[in-house]
Amino acid sequence: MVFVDEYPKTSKLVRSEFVVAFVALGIGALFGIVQALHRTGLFRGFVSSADYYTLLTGHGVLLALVFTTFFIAGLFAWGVANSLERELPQRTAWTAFWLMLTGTVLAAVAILGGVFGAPSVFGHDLEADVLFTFYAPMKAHPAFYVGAALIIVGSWIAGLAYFQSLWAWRSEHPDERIPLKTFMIVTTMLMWYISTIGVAVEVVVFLIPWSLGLISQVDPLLTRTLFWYFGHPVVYFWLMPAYLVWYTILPKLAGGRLFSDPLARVVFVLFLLLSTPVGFHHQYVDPGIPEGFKFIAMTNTMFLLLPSLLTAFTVVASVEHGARQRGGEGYFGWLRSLPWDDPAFSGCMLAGLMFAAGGFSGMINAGMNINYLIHNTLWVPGHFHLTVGTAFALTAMAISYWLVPQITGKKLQRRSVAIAQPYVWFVGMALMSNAMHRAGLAGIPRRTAEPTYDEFAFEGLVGTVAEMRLQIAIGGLLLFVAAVMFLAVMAETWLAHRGGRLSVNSDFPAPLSGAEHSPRILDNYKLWTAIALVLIVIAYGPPLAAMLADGITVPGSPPIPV
Ligand code: HAS
Ligand code: CU
Repeated sequence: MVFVDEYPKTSKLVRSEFVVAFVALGIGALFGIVQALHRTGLFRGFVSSADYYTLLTGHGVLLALVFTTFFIAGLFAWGVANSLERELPQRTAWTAFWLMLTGTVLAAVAILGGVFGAPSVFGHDLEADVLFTFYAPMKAHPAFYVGAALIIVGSWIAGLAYFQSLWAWRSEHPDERIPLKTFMIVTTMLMWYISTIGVAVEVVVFLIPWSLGLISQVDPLLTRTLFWYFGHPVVYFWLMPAYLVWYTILPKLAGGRLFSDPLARVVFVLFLLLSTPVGFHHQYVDPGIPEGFKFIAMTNTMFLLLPSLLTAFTVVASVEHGARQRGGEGYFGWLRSLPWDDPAFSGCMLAGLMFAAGGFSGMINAGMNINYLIHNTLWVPGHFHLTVGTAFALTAMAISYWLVPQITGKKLQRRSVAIAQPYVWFVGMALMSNAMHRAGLAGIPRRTAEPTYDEFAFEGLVGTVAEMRLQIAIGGLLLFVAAVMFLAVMAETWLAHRGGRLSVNSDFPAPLSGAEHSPRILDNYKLWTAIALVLIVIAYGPPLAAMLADGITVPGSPPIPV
């Protein structure tokens, strides 16, 4: 049976989450192309350099925070309903949706207010040019922070709906293993609860009172630390849903079965344990944090490569198994027998391939010494357009070609456009991110409308700066075209009439090695959460204590012995 007929209420919820996600994707992509053309100097007529930061904030917030969070909420709602075979608790899930939507509107109004000359609202200028990492000392209108807080609280409540479903399922199936999709979703949400505490404290205790004028100053180091405590795990909040797709849906699309359910569980548990005590790798250059604790963060980060390397193995093994089922042969010849004309499949594979490159640039970021070379340069946006901008975003778009027909009951329209779309994205991103990485090595800074400093000539090791700029602009243009292609296919599919049998369904073949082979201890959430908290106390306890020692709003921190 089609998902929409089996679970009509959850389907409606997923559709609503996706609509918000796709609108955010469209506006965010538009801001993206304006920026790419502006900072590469190809066309500067759309905005002034002063407004560039408003657009950059809008681009980051709409794509990295709104598109991701709403899409994930929709995907997870589908995943829980599908794997636990029940509708999601409606009241909880809709409360979450409306809270998140209200938060999004508040934040968007605050950001866009800046474009229209920052009118005064409630005694504060309506603007929020604080970029998507929004930490002090840059200050936004209180509406932006209240919006951010509502999005976070909304996501907590969305998570509650998954737990409620799990508890209800558990009472009916006391001895069964938690189905894999729900296991992954619950693990992701536990990590999310632990990590969002940091940003919630930052926003509610410091940024909201500060933006309202209730406190006169904040400690930038403390608020940055609270932000990055959350800022690294959030990237896994984006990655883990993509992994959910690669582990549970991609093998089926390849014509095969998941290689190992136990290995998949191990990977998600490792993320729960290690995602948070690494945030200092975003603060290697911050003064006031002892080097020893930066070193601990670096070591943890290197261990954190393991779950992704395991994933590369398991996912490729599952896809290869599928290819061989379809008659594929040879060391690499099997690649040819895969369904490269299925956009859901090709999109996920191209996303995975790009993530391999993004993962390697991540390893370079993570090295304490080599980070000084690339920190705050264009290398970093190069890195995250491969990770969140492709591993997540391309997977999300690809799987929409498979999922949206099931939550609407309508056939995918404009199939030929859909088939081409992941390839256009891939080529655009290859051009843009490669040139961004190289530009970063040449020292070109990130986050500026005017990357050409007076009397300073950047020189590339290979090629010229002008050629890199051109590649960034052409790549950005292709990415914008790909986003429009995706949205056009979605809009037409959404508006089409129902009719005929769908060629996709949400039934899954059993893994080659199933849950029965995985130790029960893997499902012991209390244990893993407890260990995760202990690791956090070790990594963050002493530095945070030092920052707080001289008062919670006093900038700086006295040196502590390591
Ligand atoms: Fe990162 C900065 C380190 C992963 C996102 N990262 C960022 C920022 C963002 C971001 C948004 O240590 C910028 C924040 C800001 O604005 O300042 N990152 C890492 C490391 C990893 C990593 C070690 N990042 C991600 C993911 C992200 C993301 C995932 C989003 C989704 N990152 C850093 C560091 C910084 C940083 C520093 C700070 C830089 C600075 O100085 O500011 C690792 O998790 C990566 C592990 C991944 C791998 C790859 C495994 C390969 C796989 C592919 C399988 C292939 C398939 C297909 C399925 C080891 C899984 C096969 C296809 C065939 C055709 C066969
Ligand atoms: Cu990080």
